[in-house]
Parts: sequence; C-alpha cells; structure tokens
Amino acid sequence: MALEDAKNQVDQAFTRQDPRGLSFENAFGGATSFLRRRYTKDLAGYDLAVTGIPFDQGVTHRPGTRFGPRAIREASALQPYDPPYGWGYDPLSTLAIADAGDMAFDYANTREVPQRIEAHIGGLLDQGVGTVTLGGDHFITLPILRAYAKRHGPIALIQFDAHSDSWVDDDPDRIDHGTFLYKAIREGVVDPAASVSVGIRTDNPDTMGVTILDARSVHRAGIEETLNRIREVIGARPVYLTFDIDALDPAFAPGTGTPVWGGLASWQAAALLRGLAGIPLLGGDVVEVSPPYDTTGATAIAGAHVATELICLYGWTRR
Ligand SMILES: [Mn+2]
Repeated sequence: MALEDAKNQVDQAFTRQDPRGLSFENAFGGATSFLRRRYTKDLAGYDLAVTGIPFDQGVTHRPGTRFGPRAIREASALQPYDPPYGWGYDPLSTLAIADAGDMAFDYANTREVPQRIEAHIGGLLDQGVGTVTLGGDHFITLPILRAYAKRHGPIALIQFDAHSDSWVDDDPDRIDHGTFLYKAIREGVVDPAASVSVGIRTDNPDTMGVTILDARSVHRAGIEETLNRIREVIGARPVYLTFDIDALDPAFAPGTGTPVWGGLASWQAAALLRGLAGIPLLGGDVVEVSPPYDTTGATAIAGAHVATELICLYGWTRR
C-alpha cells in the first residue's frame, strides 16, 4: 500500500481487507488491534492468531495484568509502519495474521478459567493457526500448554522469566502463576529435558530437570554462548516460547507484579529472540505486563516488541 493510499485508512482493526501487509494508520488514533490486524474469530485463510487472556487472579503480589492485552495492543500501534527492524523479511506481509480478540470468562468463577483457556486456545489451534497470546499472569501458560500438548505431545519449552515458576504445588485446584511449570512437567505436558529457563534470579534448588540459564550466566556468557546453550537443549524439537516480562530488569520493565533486580536488559532480550531465528516455533505468549505499575508505558512497549518478535520467529521458518 502506498503512503498516499494509506492517508484515508482508519480503524483497520475492522476495515482492513487484506490479512497481509503493513499499516500506515495514525499511531495515536483509531481502534487498536495488535499491529492493526483485523479483529476476527473466523480464521479461515489465516496463519496466526493473536489473542488476549486478561486473567490476573493467580498472582502472588501486585495484580493488574488483566489490563495487559489492551495496553500491549495500544503500544503495538507504533510498529506496523515498517517491517520489524533487522530481520530482513516482513512477517506482516508473509503471514496472514488476525487479532482474535480476548477470551471471555466470568471473573467471579475462577475455577472454570483453566478449562476455558485450554478450550479457547484449542479452538484457535483447531482452525489451523498458531497462537501468540497476550497475558494475563503466568498461570495462563499452563492451560495453553495443555492445549498444545494435546495436539503435539510433550512440549519443548523456552521460558524467559525471573522466577522458575516450578515451586511445588500438588493441589490441582490451585490457580497460581508461580507453579505453572511445576504442574506442566508433572502432567507430562512439558518435556523438561528439552526445556530451558532464561533470566532466572530467584532460588529454587529443584529444577525438575529443566536447564537453568540464570540472569548472571547470561550476563557473563554473553549472547552467542547463551544462544548455543538454548539450541543445545531444545535440539530440533518444535518449541513453545513463553516470555514473562519480568525476565527484563525492573529498569526496563517496571510494570509487572513481582519485579526482581539484576535482570536482562531490553537489548539482551532482543538479541536473544532475534538469535533464535530458525527454531520451529509452535506458538508463544508474553505475560505479566501490569499497566497500573507501568507509569511510562515502557513495559507495554517491551511486551509489544516481544510479541512482534514471536511473530517474526513464527514466520521465519514459514517464509
Ligand atoms: Mn513467570
């Protein structure tokens, strides 16, 4: 689309006809779907669906990630003018991407939320697309992984996080953002031998067999060595990537519920995600963006960039 044609474009979230292509709509106005993709739940002909799960009732400390999907969509409005920097291809023109909107749920009936999330993501997968989910707290990743594992078998997982999220939790009724990985491994949904946690800086002696590349090791070893370690662990397996925004240092992502110092800088996360180009990505999520604690919007911007990088990774092997 030429810039001249684009001057009349507005509200592409519901007027866009072509599921592929950049967007020249004013960043500061209009309805904000993710990257100005069209809002639709009919995914025939689409490759990838972005969806929000605004659930934050599993947090240990500060809530607010229910506002995450909306804030990330708004932050993404600045991006789709140009192809994502440094990739050498344009995933927005390569892939037909929809914004499938948010998952509906009864906020007062949390017990049914896990099953709802699994059914929501499963319903999208059954339409033949991959998913990039905007959270929400990190609990949501457990039922998402259940949906993926049901279709792909035990999942190789790349987790960016300050916390291992593998603390012991044998109560099936608990909904806890700090134990999603414990339960996923115990259920056989995630294969720990093919999984890696990057950016960790909280103590949990029982790794459950997951490879831990803590934040200090990333700082010491550098980007290339860290990428080599990640690739060693996942091998050639199809992989799911979950990115807890608190993997970033609070200086770069203050708007999150359980911040921990000593984390990754934005440039490190960007270089690591970019450096993973070529992995067969099944899908991914970015979680724990909490707008009430994000006074500058920096955390939502980081979240939008992470989600866009996930789309770039998804499209790279499907060019
Ligand atoms: Mn987490």
